[in-house]
Parts: sequence; structure tokens; C-alpha cells
Amino acid sequence: LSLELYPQPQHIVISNQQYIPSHGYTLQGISNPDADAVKILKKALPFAQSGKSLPLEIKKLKAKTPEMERSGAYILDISKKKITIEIVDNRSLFYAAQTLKQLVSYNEAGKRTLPLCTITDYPDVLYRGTVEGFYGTPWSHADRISQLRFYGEFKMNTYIYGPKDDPFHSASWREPYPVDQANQIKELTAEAARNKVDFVWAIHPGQDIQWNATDSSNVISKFEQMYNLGVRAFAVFFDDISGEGTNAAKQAGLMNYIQKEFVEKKNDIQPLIMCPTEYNRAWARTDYLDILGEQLHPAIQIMWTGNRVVDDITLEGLEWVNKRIRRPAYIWWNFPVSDYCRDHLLMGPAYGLDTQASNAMSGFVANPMEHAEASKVALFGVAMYSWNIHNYDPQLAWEKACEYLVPKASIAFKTFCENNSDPGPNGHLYRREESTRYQALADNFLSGYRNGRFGERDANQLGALFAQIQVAPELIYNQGDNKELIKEINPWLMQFELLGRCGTNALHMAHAWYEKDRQNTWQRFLAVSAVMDSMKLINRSFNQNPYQKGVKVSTRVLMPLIEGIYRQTSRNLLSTTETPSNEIRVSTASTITNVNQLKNQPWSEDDGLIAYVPMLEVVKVEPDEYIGLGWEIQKDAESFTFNLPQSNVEGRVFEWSADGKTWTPLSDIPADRTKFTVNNVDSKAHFIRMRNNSGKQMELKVASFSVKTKEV
Ligand code: LOG
Repeated sequence: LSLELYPQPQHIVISNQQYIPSHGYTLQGISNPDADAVKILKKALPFAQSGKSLPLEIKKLKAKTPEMERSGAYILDISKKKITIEIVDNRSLFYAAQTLKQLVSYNEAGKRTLPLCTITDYPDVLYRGTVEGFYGTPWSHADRISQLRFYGEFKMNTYIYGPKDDPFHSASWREPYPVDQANQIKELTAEAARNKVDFVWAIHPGQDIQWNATDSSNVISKFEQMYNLGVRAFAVFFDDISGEGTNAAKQAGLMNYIQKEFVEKKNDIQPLIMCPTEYNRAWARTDYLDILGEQLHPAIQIMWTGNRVVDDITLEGLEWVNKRIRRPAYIWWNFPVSDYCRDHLLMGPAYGLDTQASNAMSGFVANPMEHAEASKVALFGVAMYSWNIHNYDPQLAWEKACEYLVPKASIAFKTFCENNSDPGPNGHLYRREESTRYQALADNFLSGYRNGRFGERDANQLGALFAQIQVAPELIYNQGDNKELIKEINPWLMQFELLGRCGTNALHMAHAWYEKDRQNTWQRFLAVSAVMDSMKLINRSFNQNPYQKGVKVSTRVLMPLIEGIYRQTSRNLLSTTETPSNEIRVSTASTITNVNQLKNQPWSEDDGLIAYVPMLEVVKVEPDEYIGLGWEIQKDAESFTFNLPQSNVEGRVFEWSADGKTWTPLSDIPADRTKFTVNNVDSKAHFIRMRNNSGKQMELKVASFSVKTKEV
């Protein structure tokens, strides 16, 4: 016999007996037990009104191991005579109550039954939860309230507030919040407290901070404002900045000052957290981390995203950084964040987390998508992992998350999620499994079709899948109670239904061709084309952010399968080995750069505009390195635009070339501008670049770098 509990407790001793309490319970033991926990207990269990009752005793836990001293640790014992809960703190009682709530089931007669068991439980990682640290639209107030309740339910205790696009967190960090927003934060701190979550407020001052007394006290005054709103945990982020603010010793100095002048003067503040500038191994090329390790007060936590900005978390990687920062890293996991792939949803399991790493980290928080409810699929896994690391099963957690979020249409929702999990090609080289169960099927079918066969069995299975895909959105709309979730994912649901339709038609089309029914093949070909056009329309109408516009679904296996069948059929119909010209235009434009950080950065080509996909992080350009674009000989450049914020302009040169070998300076670019458009590019130009001619390292962000072309 086993118990289905999420997150899975550390130790369970269970008899195979179910027990129906003969009376209601009455509370005994410590005085003033946590009211939020008692509320949950009273909902979960029958409580005695008067007369006979069973005791529910709450007492202080006498820890025999260091784990059992952790905040949130508890022992829950259910016997026929009584229930005993042993606790370290209020959080322990709250978590024991959450576990009890999950243990209660109802028999046929509608009576509450309990398993007789003893559960000894504690968290593997001290700080577990999320960092709202993405670029893009910050979560709404309602989103955050819902998140905090979700964290409480699944034993996550940390919410770090740091959305990049909140001006009072970042760009205008010195300014206090306006009254209405301040009130909302006050409400959030109260909701967090009710759910035993630490609300951590983060500041992001590094882009324009002056290393002087005025700005040190500016940070403290802002923290004081937040303290007055109920905040009792603080962080300072130095990520994605350039220039003076990146100085390790100065950063450590400020952190230590906050530690001494703020944290140690109040006595009810959680350990400070900092996000360093070199927050991942790929960027840690200097003595920056060693300086932090030496100089930063040992009570201050240091965040870390892993071996790259977006990556798996490995024990080896943790051990590497821990040595340098001289403390266990506090993990900032960049999943399921989608601010670098905004046209995709990351709905798959939270995997790639080392199950041997429990002693190597002090905290584990995940950076989610701007879609708050949709992020819960992955965050459920984060809760399971960070509570009980070595027993973590990503697939199981994912299934349970889907069932929890859309209980009445969980199969449809799983179908949606398992086919919408990969970010597509991106500059971080981070990819996720998607539609893996269908990969072999799709490959087989397509290669058969290309060789003039029709794999009947494969086609049947794929047909069943596409039928399922087509109806999934409707089931989710009709049966899903979580309206917010549906609102967030709606464009992708619409697209997913079309994908199902498109796939079904594509299979029929292939079959008709195989049956030598040319007319029917044409009809199906037109049907597929029509659905593809609808998909393009959705892609052009929804989610039109300036980064990755549009709405993409199933781009890893299923869309390529459909496109493959479509292309083959058009070749068949036209009896040619050539692709019709208006169908798939392979661009011969490309980025040209010798900057390491840029070499995987995708570019886009849309309506003659060839452009780097905008980047979020700071790029370091070494002397003589360049950033550029090249385009086809059939095209002339109408204009060239750049927007390179946070950059030093000194010593940069803009150049054009006809052959990529000899370069001529572009005139008319004002020397001090980080943003400019050149309207009269020489018609011989087929390359444009910005080169670092300063002799020193240059820093910048690539917000845009594009060439508008026209066919000649
Ligand atoms: C930012 C973060 C962003 C994430 C993913 C950190 C520490 N900082 O490249 O705000 O959401 O990567 O794009 C980051 O991860 N910069």
C-alpha cells in the first residue's frame, strides 16, 4: 500500500487499515496554534461540537536529526485513538494540515476515512518556490494571489518579486511605489503570510547605481518603504547590467552595508539574497565570483542559474560554483520562463534536475512564464523536486499537475501540454522534449510517404492523435474551471485545434495520393492550404510582442510532419522535384558575427525586414569583434536600424561591404547615439556590421539590429 501525496513525504510508515473516525476531533496541546493551519484542519476533519471527541494533539517536535529542525518539518501520526502533530514552527503545522487534507478520502457512504500512518517529513531544500524575474508583462495581482495559495498547498515557501518590467523594481528603483500599487503589495505580503510563504522583494539598481552614500541610502529607504508594507525578506539583483554597476567589490560592499544597516538593525528579516552579474558558468570568466565569495557577508545568499543562462541543474555544476562563492548556491532556475521564446508555451515536465544535489544548494526557485496559471504545470514539479529531491519523478509530477489544473479534462490538457513544450531554436540552445511519443511514428510515416508508400498502421495512429488534438481545446474550454488558465493559453488552444484539423487533412491527402486519386488529392491539398492560412492568420494576429511574435504549436515533431507531407504532395502533384516558389522560401540572409554569445542567436526575416531576434542579456564584444547582417544579392537595402542600449559608443565603427571582405565606413551616424536609422544605404551593400575598434571590451544589449530590404 502506498499513499499518493504531493510532494512526497520523506518517510511514511503505514498500516493497510483505513479508519473512519468515530467522533469529531478537539484540539489539544500547544496554545494558539497557527490559525491558518487550524482552518485547513477544520475543513479536512470532522470536529466535535460537544460531547465525545477524539484528541488532535499539537506539540513541539523534539528533533533527533538536523533535518527535523528545519522550518516546516513535522511528524503526523494517525492512530485510532488520536492524531498527533509534532511541529517546529507554524509552517510545520500548516504543512502537516496540508498533508492531512490530502490523506482524507470518502467511503461509499460519504464518510471521511483516514489511513493509519506515521509521516515524518521535512524539506530537502530550505527555500523553495519561484522568482518572478522575467521580462514581459508582470503577473497581475490576482495571478500572484493565486500563486501564493498554490505554493502554500504544495509546501513551497518562497516567492521572490522581481519582474524586470516593473519600473519600481528596476528602471526607477529609487522611486517609491504609488499608493495603489503599494496597497497591493501589502495585500500580497498578508496573503503570503497566510500561506507561510516568504514574500521576498527584490531591487534591480545596477544599471545606473552610483557607488556612493546617497545611493546606498536610496536602497535602504526603498527597503524601508517595503518593510512598512509588510515585507520581511529582501534581494538585490545585479543581472543583465553593464558598466560600473558590475563591479564585484562594490556590489559586495553595498550588500554588506544593507546587512549591517538594515538587516541586523531590524531583527525580523530573512537572510539577504543577491543575484550576481556573472550568474552562470558560461559567463564566469573573471575573478568576479571569487571576490564575492571572499568579501560578501557569509549570511548573504548568492543566486545561480547553472552552467548557462537556461540549463539543467547538475551537482557537478553546483560544486564548481560553491567552491568559488564559498557557500551553497541559491538556484535561480530559468524554467518555464519563456521571455526568450515568447511565441511558444513551455508546458512540459520540469526535468533535468539532479536528484543527488540536495546538499549542494541553499534554495531552489524557478523563473516562470508571464502566463501565471500555465506555469503551474512546471511549478508543481518544482515543488515536488525541492521538497524531496532524490525521489523526484518529473513525469509523474507533470501528470499530477495536469490532473490538478484541469481535473475534468485532464487527458485533453495532457495532450495539449505534451505537444507544446519545446521553445524552438533559441540563442540559449535550450531545447525540451516534445511529442516524443510520436517522434518515431512521424519519422516512419514521412520517410515511407516520400518513397511512395503509405504506412497504414502509422497513419491510423497519427490520425487518432490528430483527432484527439482537434477536440482537446473544446474539451478544455467546456470542462476547464480555471478561466484564467484558458485565457492565457487561448491563442495556442485555437492554433492547436487547427493543427489537429490540418494533420487530419494531410493524412487524407497522402492517402488519396497513394490511392492514385488525383482529384481528391487536390481537394485535400487545398484544404490543408486553407488551414495553414488560418494558422498563419492567428500567428499574425495574436501575441504580437516585439520579441518573438505570434503563436506556435507543436513545432518539434507534428508541424514538421505536416509540412513534410504537404511539401511532398505538392511535388507529387506538380511532378517536379522542385519546391513551388511561393511555398517555402529559404532565406539566404544571415547574421554574421564572431561574438561567441551571439553565434546561436536566431534572426528573423519578415516582409523584407532582416533582423536579429532581440536579446535580453548583456553581450560582451571583445576588440575587433563585430555584429552584422548579410543579405541576398537580389535585394537592396532601403534602410539600416540599430538599437543597442546600455552600450559604450566609444571606438565603435559601422561599416558596409559588397563582398564581405572590403569594408567601408557608414557615414552620417551620430557618434553618441545608441539608437539610429540610416536611410540611404549604398545599393552595392550586402553586408552591414558594427565593429569594436576601441581596443577594449565593449558591452551592449541587442534590442534591434536590422536591415529593411526590397527585391530588385
Ligand atoms: C534574466 C532573467 C530572464 C532570463 C531568461 C537571470 C538571472 N536574469 O538573460 O530576467 O528572465 O534570463 O531569459 C535573464 O536569469 N537574462
